[in-house]
Amino acid sequence: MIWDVRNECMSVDEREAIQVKRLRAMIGRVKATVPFYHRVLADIDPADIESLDDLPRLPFTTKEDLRQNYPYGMFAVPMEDVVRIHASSGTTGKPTVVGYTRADIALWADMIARSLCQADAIPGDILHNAYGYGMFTGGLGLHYGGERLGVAVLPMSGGNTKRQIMMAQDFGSTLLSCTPSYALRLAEVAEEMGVDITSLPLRSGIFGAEPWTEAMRTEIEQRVGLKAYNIYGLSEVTGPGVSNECEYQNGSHINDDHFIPEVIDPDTGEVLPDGEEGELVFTCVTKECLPLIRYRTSDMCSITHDLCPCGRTTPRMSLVTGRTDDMLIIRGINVYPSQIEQVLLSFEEVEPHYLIEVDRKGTLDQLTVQVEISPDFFADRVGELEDLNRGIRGEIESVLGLSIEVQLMEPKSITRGEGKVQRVVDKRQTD
Ligand code: DLL
Repeated sequence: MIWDVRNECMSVDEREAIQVKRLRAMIGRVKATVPFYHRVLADIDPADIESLDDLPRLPFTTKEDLRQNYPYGMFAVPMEDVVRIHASSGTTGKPTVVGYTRADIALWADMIARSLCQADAIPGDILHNAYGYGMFTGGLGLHYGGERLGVAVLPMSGGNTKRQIMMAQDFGSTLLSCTPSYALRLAEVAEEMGVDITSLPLRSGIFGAEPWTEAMRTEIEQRVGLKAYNIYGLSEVTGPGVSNECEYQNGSHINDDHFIPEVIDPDTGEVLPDGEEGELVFTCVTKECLPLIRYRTSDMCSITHDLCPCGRTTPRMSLVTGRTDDMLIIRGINVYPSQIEQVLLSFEEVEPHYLIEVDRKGTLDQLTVQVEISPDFFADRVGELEDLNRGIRGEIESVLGLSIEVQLMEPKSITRGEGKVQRVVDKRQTD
């Protein structure tokens, strides 16, 4: 089912006309209400924007701009109009604060209703929502979207995993929303409890909030027994529901009637053509409280405007391969954690639980990959550990062009999380 045929399937020309009209109005609005935009857009007259080709004339907005205007300085409405505040915690310093008017909350719920429909949800479904509730946008985002669509929402939040399994079983959950890593955790705990999670009525998973790969998708689909859809988003743009995969699982449809995407070269800022990987940038053209212009997400991916057989005409983004600030530089070589994940998951002897550790030995950076071996392998073929270690190391070294170390870990020895997984520990920073 398509939630909003009118807006998701309109012709590309019609959409561009709407986008340009909205963009012009937005520029006028933020110039008048946000001192930051009043300053950086001083030379821009909304009337000069004739097509989307004019977008690159506008300056970028960065996380640093939000930080400097902490907490509410980028809000484009008075506090009387704000009905919700969320925040995302960065790795350092103060959180990034985002606000919503009543209309923003309604828009967001609509975006999630689109996403859920793309993931095959229909009224009558039971949504087991295991994204964290709180300042994180995952829990409440999916919650309101589920209600908007008309599914029965179970506000599980994260944690208490055994109870989650019991409730999924007893309540007949048909949809599961959580991070990909937590989906695997649920499968693991179900197994420990002697519950066959694949035999539960769970049909679709709406997974996001952290990077994952095609190999991880296959793993989750098999272990949890459902079809796994990517949902992408970030608090600054609205939260989850900026884009979502349809039944073709071939790129996530971006709701570009509200969030106009561009992909740029992160070093030069130059806009890249379809298919080329770079940093994703969004311009919000309808939001009231926090309408950011050309916001740099730090997320690396590519987009395509090729039409999808599902009938939606919105552009699609690839899975996020990493963040510009995630990239590790090891002895001058760029390393993305997703490259390592792809290799690890091609080995059936290991589990999808791993940790990447970077340390400095003397003057040399050393990358160590810890990965759990599967319980079967651990029980029967422990004598072959040396060969397995060599095999994994060889594959990763040939992908990265860098010598590394691999440590095979006992089953279930790597810490599991409930929300966003932390897969990289860079000990060099504390030197
Ligand atoms: O993670 C919003 C969200 C909640 C998305 C639930 C999907 C599901 P933040 O906490 O602000 O918001 O973190 C945003 O998370 O810039 C990406 O780096 C990463 N991220 C989000 N979704 C995906 C995804 C939420 N599907 C940051 N794949 C983003 C890869 C993702 N990375």
